[in-house]
Amino acid sequence: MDTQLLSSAAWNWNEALPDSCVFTPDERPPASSAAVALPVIDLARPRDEVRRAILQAGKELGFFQARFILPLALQTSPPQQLTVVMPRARTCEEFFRLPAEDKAAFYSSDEENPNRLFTGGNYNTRGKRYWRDCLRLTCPLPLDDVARSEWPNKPIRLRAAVEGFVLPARALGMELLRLLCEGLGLRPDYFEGDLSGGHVFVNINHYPPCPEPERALGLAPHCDRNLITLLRQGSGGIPGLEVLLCRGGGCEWVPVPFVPGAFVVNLGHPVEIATNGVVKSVEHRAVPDKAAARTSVGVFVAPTQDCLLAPAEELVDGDDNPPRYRAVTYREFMRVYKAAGMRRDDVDEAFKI
Ligand SMILES: O=C(O)CCC(=O)C(=O)O
Repeated sequence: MDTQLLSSAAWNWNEALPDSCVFTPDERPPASSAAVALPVIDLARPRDEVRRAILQAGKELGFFQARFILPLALQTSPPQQLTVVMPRARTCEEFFRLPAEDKAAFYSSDEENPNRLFTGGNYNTRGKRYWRDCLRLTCPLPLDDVARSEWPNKPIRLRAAVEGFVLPARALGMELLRLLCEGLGLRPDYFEGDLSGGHVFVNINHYPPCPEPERALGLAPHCDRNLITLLRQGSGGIPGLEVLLCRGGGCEWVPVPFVPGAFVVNLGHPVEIATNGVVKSVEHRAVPDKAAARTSVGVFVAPTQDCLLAPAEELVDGDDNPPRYRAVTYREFMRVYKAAGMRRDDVDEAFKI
């Protein structure tokens, strides 16, 4: 099944979990039953309140859920509210229901291919198979017809749906970063320019039903390599994202509940570096469900390859608060990130002073 998509009709869901998909309890500890909910931040609340909530979530959890109506200044016509944006993610999901022959042309195991359909994980999977198919698309900005023409043209509305989802999601991500800067005392446009000027990436992750979900992983534990991620968990209320919460000397995997009409938002490792460790980039993973398929859509705002990542001078203060990370280009950061197999502690260690 190495090059075979899980979502292809040839795969029999009732078969036992293949050995390559089995993770030991050490590799896949169960999630905690503790009811720890990520904060749900309503962006329609007063700006001061939202700014405080984002900063607190960024410091303590690195994650939050955002329910939004875009500020007037960012709205296009018609207004890009959630009721308009979220259905576009559902159109993205339809790709996985296409017949195998319509998807085959996009299959590629080449990690450098900017637009590809693949199965399993990214980087250093050590022969392990993850219970996921993924359509990964690249959106250079400004988007043009050449870039769009590289994306699948089935289902018929897919290209328009990707564009109609990604651009408002990116605008929201940039607004959240401005709010974070205000909370940190940085100039509001700190993350504009090269820090967010790379391509925008989209992962449409499809996790089919799995015969033994408690021994499988949809996505390996990883911290994010980009600046900010906005994730629509899936339709139908199926959760599957889990976040590693570490406090009081212990760590536990905590499921992220599905909140209708909200994006799950997390801050990537470049933000941890830029804030000199004030904001956390936190590990997360995805687990499949026994009965239902889940399709999530993630939008990733990334730096340019030559961008220099370093602690913001405003957050560094001589002996009291020296820089905790060395400066590094995003290209070099990505080389190390891949070699570290996306694990938070290894990535962190590589750049710490
Ligand atoms: O599907 C999910 O819930 C997690 C997705 C994710 O972390 C990713 O695409 O990097």
